[in-house]
Amino acid sequence: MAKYSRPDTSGPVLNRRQWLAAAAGLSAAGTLPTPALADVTKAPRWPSSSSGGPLHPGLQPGLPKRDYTPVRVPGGAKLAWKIVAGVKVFHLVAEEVEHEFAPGLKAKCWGYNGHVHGPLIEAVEGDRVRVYVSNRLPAPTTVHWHGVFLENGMDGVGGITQPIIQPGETFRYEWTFRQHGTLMYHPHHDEMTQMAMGMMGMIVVHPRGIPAAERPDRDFAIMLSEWKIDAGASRPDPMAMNDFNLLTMNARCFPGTAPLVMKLGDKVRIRLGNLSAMDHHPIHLHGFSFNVTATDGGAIPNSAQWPETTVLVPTGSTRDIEFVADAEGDWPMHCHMTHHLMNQMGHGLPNVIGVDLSDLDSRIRKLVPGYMSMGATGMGEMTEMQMDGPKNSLATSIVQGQYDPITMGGMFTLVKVRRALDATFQGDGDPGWYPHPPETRARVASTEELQRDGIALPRPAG
Ligand SMILES: [Cu+2]
Repeated sequence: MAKYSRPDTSGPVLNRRQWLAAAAGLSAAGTLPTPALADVTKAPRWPSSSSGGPLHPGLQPGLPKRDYTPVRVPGGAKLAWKIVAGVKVFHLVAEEVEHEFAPGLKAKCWGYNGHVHGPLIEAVEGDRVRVYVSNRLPAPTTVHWHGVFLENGMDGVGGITQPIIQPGETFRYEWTFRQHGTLMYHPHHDEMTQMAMGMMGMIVVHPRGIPAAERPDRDFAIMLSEWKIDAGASRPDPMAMNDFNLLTMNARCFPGTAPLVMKLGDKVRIRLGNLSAMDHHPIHLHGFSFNVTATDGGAIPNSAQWPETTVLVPTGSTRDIEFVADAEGDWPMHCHMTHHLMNQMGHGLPNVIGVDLSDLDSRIRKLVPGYMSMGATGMGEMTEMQMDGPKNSLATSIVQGQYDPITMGGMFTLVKVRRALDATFQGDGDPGWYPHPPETRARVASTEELQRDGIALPRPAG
């Protein structure tokens, strides 16, 4: 047996019993040092504040480009603002909105200012903000500012911190941002109904005084959510507790999601928020490693970050991820729960994988001309058949990629990294498919290659 040689640790080495004794505050031999423990007890045990510290007067309003890289909301919108006597003033209007999830599926949802979800609110740490909320819904509502440090009466909790906002009323909220980060807003009155109908939005508060060279080149925000809309129905079903059939990024499902477009070498931040009713979403990015740099509770110190390719975004949380986009291509970014890559028509079907349906089909065809069963080799064949679904419904995949059909829907989008972007291109459009350089793309292996490498071909199945 090989002899294990213990590394020289140059100094007292505590055995397990001595560590336990030291940890219990005892000195095992009376002469042993208690390394580290003494330092730990001197370190501050509690933060000086967990709610932003003392109130301070608002600073001059922060301005885009001068003070921050404006955030992009792929497929979504941002809320307009104006400055009145040094205060940033916003106006949210809660209302019914006809919303398109992807070409082929629209529903009457609830949102704000003509958008589902609501437009993103953008500000800078130290800004004094005033948000008017008008209620044009047929039901009372409130707006809660998720993660924002503010006075209790501005927290937006119906019945507890304020009266509910009746239809036709306009309420005023006001606070000074004492933090920066990725935060959210949503109703805190009949949340189950109103959030299932689409009422939610993101808040991005930029830090103040970050030199331009240290800011991200691209800063994106994506809200994750889930819906139940029966095929053919015209409204979401707020009663659903499971079996959600639309999984969305900024209220769009693939192929309706907008890509995240960036230039080769860009420093990129992606802010993910999740206000799904029941699910957490592990969001996976192809092609890159990223660090999780912040939650809705604040920034994570550099020393506490670690590299990841998937970040779990629990419901009621936000996660910021950062990376350098130094590899060209069309890189998927998607929830890794496979059922969250489906659209309406991919759920609730009988399992016929591996079943020979030809006899069944010929018998049913006598009754229903042209009948054909689906799904014996999986969901992909539905795409190949260009299956017609019910009116106002969304098959899992209805889009043709540059090489073949794409068998994904739901919580899926593409990070598109390009060497050069059109000078007029602002990153809100789609530069098209990535043209793979010859010999950098997977393809059918040639006979010569198979022979050269001694690959014996398996006999065809069946
Ligand atoms: Cu998911």
